[in-house]
Amino acid sequence: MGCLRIWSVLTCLVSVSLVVESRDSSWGGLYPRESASREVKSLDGLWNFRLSPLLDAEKGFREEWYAQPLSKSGPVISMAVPSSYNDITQDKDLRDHIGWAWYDRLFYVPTRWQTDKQRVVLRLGSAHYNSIIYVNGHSLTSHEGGHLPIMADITTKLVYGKENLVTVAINNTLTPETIPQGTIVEHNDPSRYPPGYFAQSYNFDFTNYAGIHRPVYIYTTPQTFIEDILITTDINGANGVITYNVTHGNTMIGPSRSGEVGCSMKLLDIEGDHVTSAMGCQGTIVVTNASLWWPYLMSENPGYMYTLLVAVSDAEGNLDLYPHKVGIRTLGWNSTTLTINSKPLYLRGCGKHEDADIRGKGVDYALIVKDFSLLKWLGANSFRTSHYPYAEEIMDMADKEGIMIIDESPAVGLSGFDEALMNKHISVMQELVQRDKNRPSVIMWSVGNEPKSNQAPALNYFSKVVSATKSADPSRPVTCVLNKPKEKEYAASSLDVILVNRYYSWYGDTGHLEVIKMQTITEFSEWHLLHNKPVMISEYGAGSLPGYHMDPAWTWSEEYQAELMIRNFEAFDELRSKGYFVGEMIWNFADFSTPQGHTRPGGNRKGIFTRSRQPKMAAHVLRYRYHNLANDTLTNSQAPMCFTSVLH
Ligand code: BDP
Repeated sequence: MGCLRIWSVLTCLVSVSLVVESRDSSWGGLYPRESASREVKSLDGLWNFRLSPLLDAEKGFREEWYAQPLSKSGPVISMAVPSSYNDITQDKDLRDHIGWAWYDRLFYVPTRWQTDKQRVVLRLGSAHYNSIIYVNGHSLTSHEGGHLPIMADITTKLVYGKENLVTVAINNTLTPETIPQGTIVEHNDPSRYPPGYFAQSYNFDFTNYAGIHRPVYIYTTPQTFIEDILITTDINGANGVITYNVTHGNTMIGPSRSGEVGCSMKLLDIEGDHVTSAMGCQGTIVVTNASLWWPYLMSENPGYMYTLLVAVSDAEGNLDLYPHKVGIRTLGWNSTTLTINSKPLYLRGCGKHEDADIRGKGVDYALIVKDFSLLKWLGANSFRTSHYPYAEEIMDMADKEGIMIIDESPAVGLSGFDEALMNKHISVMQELVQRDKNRPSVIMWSVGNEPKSNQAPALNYFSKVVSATKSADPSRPVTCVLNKPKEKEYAASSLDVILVNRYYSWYGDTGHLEVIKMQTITEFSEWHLLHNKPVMISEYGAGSLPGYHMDPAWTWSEEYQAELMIRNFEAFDELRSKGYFVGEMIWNFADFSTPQGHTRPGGNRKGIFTRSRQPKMAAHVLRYRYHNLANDTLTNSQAPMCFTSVLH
C-alpha cells in the first residue's frame, strides 16, 4: 500500500505532464506592467482550494477536476493567493500535506479585448513546486520549480465577456531529481506505521512551504508585442552607456511579419523628464552626465534609475509599449576585489528567507516594505536570496533602494551530480538569469548553497553549471556558497568569488567564543591562498531566544549571539586589512520556520530580528557595525555620513 501510494505521487508528476497541451514554460516573460498599450488585471484574492486525498494522489486528474469549478466536484475551502497554504488553517493534514493541491477561481475578460484583437497572457510569479495550469479546462502549461515565473498565452482559450475558469494543480513532492532535492521515506513496518505511511525528508533547513506564492496576473499586449529586453550598461567618463536589444513576437494570428516591425526608445529620468531617444531594436544610448546607480550609503542618491520606454510598432503602426527601469552601473572583479562603478565594494549584509507567519512564503507587500526599512536601519547594503530566487516585487525594491543582491538558485544542499541533474540545474540558472538579467541590484549569481561539493563529480558538474551561467550573463561574477573543508572541495575552482558559511563556536567548539577569531582568520586566509580569489563569509551566527539573557554569555542567550558576532567582527577586520575579504553576511536576518526538530525551538532562531521583525540585542550590535563600516568605505567624493545620524 505504502509503495503504491508513493508510486502514485511520483509517477503522477511524470504522467500528468503528458497531457499538458503546451509543455513546460521556462520563459516567464517580462513582468506584467501597465502601459498605454497593455492592461494588467490581478487575479489575487480568495481562490477555491482542495487537496488530493492522501491515498489517491491522481484522483483530481482521473476525475478531471479542472473541467469545471472545483466546488462542483467536491468540498472546497477558501485559500489566499498569494500565500503558502500550509499555515492558513488549523488543519495539520493541510500543513503537512505532500502531493497535489488544487486551486481555482472564476474571472471575467471584457469583450473589448477580443474586438481590439489583444493577445492575453496569464502569469503566475511562482507556484511551488510542480504546477499545471488550466484555463477553461485546457491544460495550457506546466512548470517545474517553485521560485520562478510561469506564463501562458491564453488568448484563444478565453470566452470573452463571460466567466472563465483558471485551475492550478500544484505538487510539492521533492525527489532526488528535483531542485532542491528531497526523498520520500516509506515506512513499511505494519507494526509501527499505518498502511501507506510515508514522510517527505529534505536536506535543507527551512520549511518546504507550498502554494501559489506570488501574484497572478492576466495582461494584454497587441498582436505584435515586446517579448524581451536585454539591457547592459557601461560608464565612459561622465557619460553612461546603455546597450539594449529588444526582441519581439507575433501572435498566431496571421503570418509573422517581423521584417516590418520597428523599435524606438525614449529614455526618461527619475522625474519622468525626457533625456534622449533612439531608433532600432538594438542599439546604444549615450547618457551625458549620467546619474549612476549606487548602493545604499555609497551615495546620497542611491538606487537611481532611468526609465527606458520601449516601443515596438507593426506595419499598421500599432504600438506595444513597455517601461523598463535602467540603473547605470558597472561591476568589476579580480583576484582580490569586487568593484561597483570602479569603487571597491565591501558587502555588509544578511542571509534572508521569504518567510512569515500565516502566509509562509507568500508575497506580502507590508513585509517587503518592513524588511527594506530594517535593512536600511541596519546600514546593510546587500543580502543573498538564500536559498532560492525571491519575488520580483522584492527585487524591484532592491533596485529602487540600492540594496545589492547575490541572486541564488534553488539548488540548496545538492548531491549526486549526475548529468540529468546538471542539465536541470543549468536550465534553472538560465531561467533565473533570464528573469533578473537587467536588475542593477543583482551583483552576483549564486548557483547554489552548500552542495556536497566534497564529492568528486562536483568538479565537472560545477565547472559546467558555472560556465553555462557565465555564457548566459558574462557581466556578473558567479559564485556558489560552500561549506565543505577546502582541502577536499571541488566547486571552488570554478567560481569567481569564494563564499563560505562557517559557524565557529556554534556547531563546533560550542560555548568557546574565544576561538572564533583565530579559526576564522586561519580558514579564510587559506581559502584565498588556495584559489587566489576574493573571499567572503556568507553565513555565520548563533541562535538566540529573545528575552533569554545570561552573562557571561551562554548558548541561546542574546548575549551569546551578540558576543559571537563581535568576535567574528575582530576576525573580519583583520581579514579586510589583508585586501581580499569582500564581505560579511549574518545568518539570519530574521527567525524563520523549519521542519520540526530537537535543535530548532520554534524554527531557526539565528535571526537578529524575531520572526515578527522586532530587534534582538544582535540587531543593535550589527547596526552599530554596519553604519561604522559604511562611514569607512565612503570615498572622498561622497558625502560622509555621521554615525550619530543612526541614532534616533
Ligand atoms: C547553513 C545553511 C542554512 C541553515 C544554517 C543553520 O546554509 O540554510 O539555516 O546553516 O544551521 O548551513 O542555521
